[in-house]
Amino acid sequence: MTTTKSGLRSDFLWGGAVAAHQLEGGWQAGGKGVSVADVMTAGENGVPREITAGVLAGKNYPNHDAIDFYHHYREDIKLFAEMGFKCFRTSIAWTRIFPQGDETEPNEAGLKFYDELFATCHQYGIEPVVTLAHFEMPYHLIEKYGGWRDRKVIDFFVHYAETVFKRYRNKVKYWMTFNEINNQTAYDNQFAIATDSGIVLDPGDPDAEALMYQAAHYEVVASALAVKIGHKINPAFKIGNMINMTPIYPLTAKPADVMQAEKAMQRRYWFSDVQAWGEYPRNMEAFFKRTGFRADITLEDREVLRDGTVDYVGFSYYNSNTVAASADNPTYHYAGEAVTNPYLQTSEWDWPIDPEGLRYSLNWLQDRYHKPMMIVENGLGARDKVEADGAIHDPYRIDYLRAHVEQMIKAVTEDGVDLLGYTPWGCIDLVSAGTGQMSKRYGFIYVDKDDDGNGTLSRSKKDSFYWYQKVIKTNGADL
Ligand code: BGP
Repeated sequence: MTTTKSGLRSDFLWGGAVAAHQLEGGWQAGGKGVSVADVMTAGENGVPREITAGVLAGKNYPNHDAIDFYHHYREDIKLFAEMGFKCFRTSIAWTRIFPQGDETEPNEAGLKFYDELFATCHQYGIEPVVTLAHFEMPYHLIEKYGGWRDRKVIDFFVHYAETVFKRYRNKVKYWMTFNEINNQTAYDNQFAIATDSGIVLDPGDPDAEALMYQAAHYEVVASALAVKIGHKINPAFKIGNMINMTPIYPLTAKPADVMQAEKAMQRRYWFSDVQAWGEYPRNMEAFFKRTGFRADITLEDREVLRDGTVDYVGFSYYNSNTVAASADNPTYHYAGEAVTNPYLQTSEWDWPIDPEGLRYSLNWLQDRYHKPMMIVENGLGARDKVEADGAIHDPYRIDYLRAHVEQMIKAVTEDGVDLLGYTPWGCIDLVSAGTGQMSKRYGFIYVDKDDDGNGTLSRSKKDSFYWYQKVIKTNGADL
């Protein structure tokens, strides 16, 4: 593979990332079923979204219409092409293909929608990078089976995966199974656990942690089966996992803080250990034994895990976390007290900004898994202002991305990590996953819509659009 002036490979996959439920809209179009994302109300900064029992109408359900990519994808992909995208990461809405999740026959209109979407990408030489499940299982599977707490859901997922692998066999090469599968370690957060594992809990359910491990086990088995089947359908497929990478630092050099950070990392990254190694790490086997959480992990499951290791590690990176040792809270999801890192600034949503943490993460993942990697999300959520002349000046976004790309290039050129591509999150403004609001924007392209659902949905280019265009054109040499 030849490299270029920046040190990046010449076929480096620059692009952008989105997820079906956060931008498509058309929540009932073409026979689509209801997904968990469709029954989530909007929250706001500091106020979590809620999962409702039924589907209601109105502006409080922001995923219903989102930015109507369902009807605008042609013009949006044209804008991505203008920026020079080599790839475009999106997800397939499971509910467009299997509206209820447990049908045998897929919904042809849903399959057709993605036929056309991928064909539009190819028309511009853009390689689709596709996530099978990005925070949105069919709501019916939650109501009828309790989401991933039921082993049967493995079969439904695998049937869905097989269906789309066959259909898009010659259209999609890069796949990912579950988005940020490790987010559910925050099992005390209803949003995290419902979106990742489809488990809707009563607040304070004492079984929450045990349930999370069981559900997550079924998901890693489903992921491994999908990898295995995918490779049979097309041996050229590159099928990755997708984790949220948030390195966890010790607050001080005190050995107890360092150990706490290490335990927290183990608790958060066993998912990728299993997906990349094909087996549970010893620390998790010991944890299961000690807590008695290990309910249903069969010998056959272990074989499946061994046979279905991923081809590459996909990950999102937004920030790092910091912990301090705490004696009285041993099962906290970061296995320690999350504390403020005194060396880092934060975004308006209190997310620390830590570009070096990206270089650290790339090194850590490379050393741990020895696999190619793809940074499939990175970015700064910020409020943007449209000037009287229509311009949108977003130097804060450019600064954030530039600093991260610099560290990414150092990781490749100075540390030798094997990196396939970089797809910043929300390349076009979309609904925030955490708040359900439009005002937390990530895009290079502005979409005229506010938190109350008002706006023309017109698209305009921010300053960052031109900056990213230049970055791609020079393959990262001119930042
Ligand atoms: C990741 C998700 C995305 C996305 C992003 C930003 O966790 O994979 O779906 O939304 O975070 O988060 P937010 O939208 O809450 O700012």
